[in-house]
Amino acid sequence: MRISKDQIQDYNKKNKAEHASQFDFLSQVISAKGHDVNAILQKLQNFQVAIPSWALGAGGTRFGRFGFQGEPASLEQKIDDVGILHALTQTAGAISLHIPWDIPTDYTAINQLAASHDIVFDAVNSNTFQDQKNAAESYKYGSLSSTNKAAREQAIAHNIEVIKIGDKLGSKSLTVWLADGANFPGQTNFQTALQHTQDSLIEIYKTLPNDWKLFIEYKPYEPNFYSTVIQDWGTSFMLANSCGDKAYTLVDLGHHLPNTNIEQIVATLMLKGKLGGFHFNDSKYGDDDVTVGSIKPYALFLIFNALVYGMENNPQNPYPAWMIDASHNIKDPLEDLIQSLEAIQEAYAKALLVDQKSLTEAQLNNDVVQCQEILQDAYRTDVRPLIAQARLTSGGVLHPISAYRSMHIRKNLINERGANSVASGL
Ligand SMILES: [Mn+2]
Repeated sequence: MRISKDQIQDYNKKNKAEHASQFDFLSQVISAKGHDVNAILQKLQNFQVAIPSWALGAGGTRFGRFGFQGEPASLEQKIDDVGILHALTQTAGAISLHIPWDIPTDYTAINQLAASHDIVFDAVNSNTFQDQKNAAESYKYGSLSSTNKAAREQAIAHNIEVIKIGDKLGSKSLTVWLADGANFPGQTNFQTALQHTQDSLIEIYKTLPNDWKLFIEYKPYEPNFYSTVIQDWGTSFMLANSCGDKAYTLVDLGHHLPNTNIEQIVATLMLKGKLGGFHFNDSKYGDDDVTVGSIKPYALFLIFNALVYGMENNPQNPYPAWMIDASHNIKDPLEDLIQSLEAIQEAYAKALLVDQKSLTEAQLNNDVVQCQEILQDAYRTDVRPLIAQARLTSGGVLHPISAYRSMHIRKNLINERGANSVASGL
């Protein structure tokens, strides 16, 4: 199904008057503080977040999975789902494919379908964390780091194949998340595993087209519970440096031990020009992959503050690739993604309201109280009318969740796809 421009206009008409007064008030408040409202709106409109192809169905845990009706059963339907998200929010203008779960059969048709939704293909993701049917080698004891040369070669060849697939779709980056590690002390030799990984990544890097980037994701634990080969940003940074200029670190918010200062990691990587990709989600304990901003919204704001500072002050760092990497166990996946997209926009808008000049002054004067006042003044601003205005200007709806429900989108998807359709993914 597709959402028509008429549906969007009808919805907005009903909510326009209330929005206009709220936006006028907020504009005055923000302008009085010296901000250029139109410049902020333009930045919000430009901010596009990729939706991963594996996050459009219900996720699950190792204890089970509760399906959601009307899930997209094909790549075409997944692209249609992202089209729905983008039509409503005007913030989801990209899809990130997982290979081999979502290999296109007809590239021309897939490219045309995505273009018709105004969607581009973001980073492609390889998969060496599970064995594929008929694979010659197993990844049970590792892939790029394996002690088995044939397994390493198979994993390298897979990543090269993923680049070729992405190239046909206009993707410009490959994300490698390596599940390799050990479940028990003594199981692997740390140095050998890291060396193998570095050598394997360099082999993949050599085949990267000139205008592509390689993103190296890190994670401290899971699925291995004793050690992970690429356990932290420092290891990823080191590996990216051994590959070359086109290799970068990718930060996933859930891939840190509790209480890690992620905004500081962001600042360090951007100073060094090595923050390439960013995965949004939220967590209470580990890699919980729950809705962005649902648990630690202030931490998200502080991270965005570091990102905004880096985007404005670090020309040595490329514009990062943004993606939501979350799993939806009990919510309608599309509603969950809408909530995440709104939380991202909200944190970004608040970070754009930080008075950077006054903050620098207060830092120079060591006025600790004033530093906190400046950050929290921005954080406490209710920016929702600003985000709604950005969406409205781009052709989206004022209130995406309420619009999604009033348009009965899930019911339409169930009618179209059936109650029992199941999406591939996590
Ligand atoms: Mn991730």
